[in-house]
Amino acid sequence: WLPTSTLKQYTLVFPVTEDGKICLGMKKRGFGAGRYNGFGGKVEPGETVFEAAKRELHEEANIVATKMPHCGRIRFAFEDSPVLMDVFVYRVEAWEGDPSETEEMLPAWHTSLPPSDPSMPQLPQIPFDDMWPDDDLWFPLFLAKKSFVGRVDFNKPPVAPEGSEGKMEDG
Ligand code: 6OG
Repeated sequence: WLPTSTLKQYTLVFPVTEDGKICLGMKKRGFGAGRYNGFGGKVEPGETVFEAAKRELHEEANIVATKMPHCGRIRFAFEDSPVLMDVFVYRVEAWEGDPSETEEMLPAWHTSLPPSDPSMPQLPQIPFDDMWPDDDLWFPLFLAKKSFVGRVDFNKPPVAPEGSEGKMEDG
């Protein structure tokens, strides 16, 4: 028997170019603030997941997707929460407009290619250290255009055994 969970649907969208550039957004507020991520959010009642992905991309990056294949699905579980985040991931391969800053996100272009000639102007590499810790698990599949599905369980950090604080301070 496993405890049942409810699913809450979210979208996560990454604009990419054929020559290996990817647009990430620095989240300015709310859940995940201070991290780079794709653009997205909750699916609202009455809209399809695809419509939600397109709407959130427009709200957060000021671009309109014209080619947006679905490429993966990840469920995030958090300890102590009965709600699983059910995140639908899309790759935006064509769009109208240029990504620009909004109230929620500051878009920035990165490269997914290995560093080349150091004298050439370079885009920053994908900043995994400043992203959700699950991203480096599935990004290789995303970048290789493979479809993927996964589940990530976030645990609370281990709690130090009772009474260990004093001992740690002593050395
Ligand atoms: P709003 O709260 O902005 O929607 N999201 C995650 N993305 C990654 N890469 N890892 C996670 O690990 C995530 N948890 C949530 C889904 C939240 C946005 O953040 C994404 C949504 O695009 C826990 O409405």
